Amino acid sequence: MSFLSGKNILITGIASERSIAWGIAQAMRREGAQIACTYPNEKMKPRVEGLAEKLGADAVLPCDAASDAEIAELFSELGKKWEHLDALVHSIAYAPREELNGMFLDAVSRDGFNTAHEISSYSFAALARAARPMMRAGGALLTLTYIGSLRAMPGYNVMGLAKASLEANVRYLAQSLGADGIRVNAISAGPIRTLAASGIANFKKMLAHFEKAAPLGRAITIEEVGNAAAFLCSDLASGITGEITYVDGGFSTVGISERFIAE
Ligand code: NAD
Ligand code: 0WE
Repeated sequence: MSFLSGKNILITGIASERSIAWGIAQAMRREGAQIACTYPNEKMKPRVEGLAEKLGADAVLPCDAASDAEIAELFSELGKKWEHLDALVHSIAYAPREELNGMFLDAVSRDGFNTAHEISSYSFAALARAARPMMRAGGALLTLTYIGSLRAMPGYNVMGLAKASLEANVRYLAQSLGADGIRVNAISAGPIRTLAASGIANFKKMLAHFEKAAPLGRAITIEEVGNAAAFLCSDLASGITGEITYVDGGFSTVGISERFIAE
């Protein structure tokens, strides 16, 4: 197939071999893309460098999504490696841990709200603006979201608000960049045990509910998200922009699962 051969793709958010961004990077490499990836701070640098080597990445560059200076520096450095960029993957989310516990109204704070929205939503627009000059021939932007944007989920709390903002961000960026031939999409993934999911209270219970309710009757994998991401960032998806694509085993399409009736 190799439907990404010759494409230059920047991937943020690789933190481990469980990261969704890692599944995306694998699928994109398999389809022939050159990859550059980013790390958020000095502490993560050696880890991400190791993973980048395993991947066969062209470049590993620093980028804290909270810093305009680092975002500018990222594309100035990338411009020295690559003449143009074909796609960018935003796989970044953060809220202070204490926001992701208990009832939303008890947990939410002004600071936690601002941080969650800045890192998990604004950063997508900031990266899009900085990437634009390297995408003169058109391109694709992709981010990762979760159905907690549309439905209240136990403990997802302020992240649900931030993902609602991120999904609106996708539509407004698609409108802003359509005339430049730049497509903007999101994948809404089902729950996956990654670093961002570790230590979340009751994650196991939520995963069990998901597996029971989803038509496919099982959890989804980073490989499955990776394949959908590779497609959305490729020319095969040339007619798709402003969309949220669900890679969730059908969870979002069901009211009451047949599996609850059958038992
Ligand atoms: P992960 O922990 O592997 O990845 C999260 C990444 O965010 C890490 O690489 C981390 O370094 C990065 N990050 C956090 N703050 C940052 C900052 N200030 N600057 C730059 N990078 C920063 O977990 P993951 O589950 O792979 O998460 C990736 C994306 O997928 C997130 O947007 C998450 O909301 C989304 N998502 C996850 C799930 C799930 O169940 N795991 C489901 C749907 C969507
Ligand atoms: O988007 C996410 C996780 C995002 C996330 C995770 C953390 C953990 C560590 C954002 N910020 C932080 N901050 C930390 O300090 N997911 C979709 C995975 C997830 O997280 C949940 C979930 C699911 C699913 C939190 C509560 C309930 C369900």
